[in-house]
Amino acid sequence: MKKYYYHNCSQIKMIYKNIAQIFICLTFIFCLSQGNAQGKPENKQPNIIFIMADDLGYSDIGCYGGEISTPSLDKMAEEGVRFPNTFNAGMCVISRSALLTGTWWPRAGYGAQNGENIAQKLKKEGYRTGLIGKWHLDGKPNDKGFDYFFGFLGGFSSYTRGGKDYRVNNTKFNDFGDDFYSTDAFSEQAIQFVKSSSQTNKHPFFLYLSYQSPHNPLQASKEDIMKYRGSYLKGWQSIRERRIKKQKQIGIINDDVLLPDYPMNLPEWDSLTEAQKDLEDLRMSVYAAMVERMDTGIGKLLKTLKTTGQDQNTLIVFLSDNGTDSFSVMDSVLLKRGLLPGDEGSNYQLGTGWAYASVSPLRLYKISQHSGGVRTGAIVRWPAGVANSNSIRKENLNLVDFMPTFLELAQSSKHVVTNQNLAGQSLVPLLKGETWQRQSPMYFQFMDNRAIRTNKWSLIEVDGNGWELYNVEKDPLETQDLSDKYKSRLAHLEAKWLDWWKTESGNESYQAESTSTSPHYKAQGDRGSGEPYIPSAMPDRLKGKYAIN
Ligand SMILES: [Ca+2]
Repeated sequence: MKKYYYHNCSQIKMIYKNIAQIFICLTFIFCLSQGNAQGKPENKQPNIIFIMADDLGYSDIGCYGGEISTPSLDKMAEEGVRFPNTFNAGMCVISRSALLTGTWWPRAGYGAQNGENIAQKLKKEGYRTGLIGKWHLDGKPNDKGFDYFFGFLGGFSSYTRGGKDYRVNNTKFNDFGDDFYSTDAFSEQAIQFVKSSSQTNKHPFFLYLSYQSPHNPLQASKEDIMKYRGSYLKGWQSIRERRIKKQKQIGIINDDVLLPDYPMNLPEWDSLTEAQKDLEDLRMSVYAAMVERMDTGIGKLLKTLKTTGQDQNTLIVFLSDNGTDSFSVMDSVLLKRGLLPGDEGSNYQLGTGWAYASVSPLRLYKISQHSGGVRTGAIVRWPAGVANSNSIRKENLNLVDFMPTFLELAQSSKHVVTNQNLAGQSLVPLLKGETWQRQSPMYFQFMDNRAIRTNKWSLIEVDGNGWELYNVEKDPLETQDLSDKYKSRLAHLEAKWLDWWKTESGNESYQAESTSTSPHYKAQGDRGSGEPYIPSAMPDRLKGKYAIN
């Protein structure tokens, strides 16, 4: 890999950036001292809990339009702020790299090999650090700044049986009892971590709670699944319409927003056979049960913060690492083995139909750099520090912003943040209810999907099919392609993207790995170039297993 180089005017920019940062920090310190005078706890370094869901779609939780029961997250949104224009990297590994390192993933490396991560930096500021759940990056968490680790090292695992890559710190963990369900185990571990931190009470803590839910395999208890069973026979079009209607009521999107067309590679619900509808209803019921279970755990964690007296000065962030998984590649094999969604030993994914509903009102899905792949509904709650609770802020945020935010909060009592060579911007002014605007574009790349987003324009490519250009001020859901109309604008943004790619990756040119020939992924284009989705049918012999009452 080539050595990184930097723009010529970067030193000048850096001076301005440092002055701006110093000003922001001085303002913040002043505000903290005011809080202190009123006897509030703002002068203490806040505890930080970063909750990351895995492959959760944009509209699945109630406060973003979903019908799935998520009272804890909805309450967190009421007591905090929603950021509906938060962007991730569209895929597990690279999103986690960007979050933990605060740099664009080609700089951090696939798996975050390069640079110091947020846990390592917060440890230096006196934080006790814990990772609970999925790691999916290079190395071992305990060697990467985490004092405590419980979870698994890879990308996914059985919810009920665990796996060989489970660890408690560096020790193999095998104690999966009959009742093991990983989402519950992670919630319980998080509660214990918070309790033990309150007992010593010497250090603030940083907890990265990395749920696997609702990533495949789609597995949940039968009791939880049956709460939803039958409710998805309405179909994916109806669920999407209901979610969009609710999003307009909440204020996530405007009433007059342009909506994307129906995907050309997805059959309409009414064209499905009864057996297909039956299996698809079960698939979504399991997924909903998984999301609800995670919400229940988050509710218990929030309650623990109250009982241990840490509720006010704990900053909690919730979001998803990427959009919904639109594939389900093992259906036929699993059905031959007599396994249904929900079953122990099965490995179903959500499939394109429910992914279409799950990403409402967005386009496309996980791995795509269109908004259905990279936009997530974030929630931030911090009673001692967040202004304007139950509000919605529509600025463009990115995973790379959390590192400078957390560092600013951790360092504020000692010294101002100096140049960290980070890609993002501190969100502290935004959290305090002040004016905030993104200063530089957001960049995206995974395989032959890529994008650059400014505050006004989106330039996006899916599956190597050529650029699409959108004016997001007028068309925030990226529906009307203007690439033929504004050719010089396109060329300007393309040049910026290529410059970014060369700088960040160290490569001299851009040569993309093809999604269409990948053994793991398929072409996703929703305007005719994507692989058609063929829903699986419930076999007669398995009908009774999760029979709709
Ligand atoms: Ca993921």
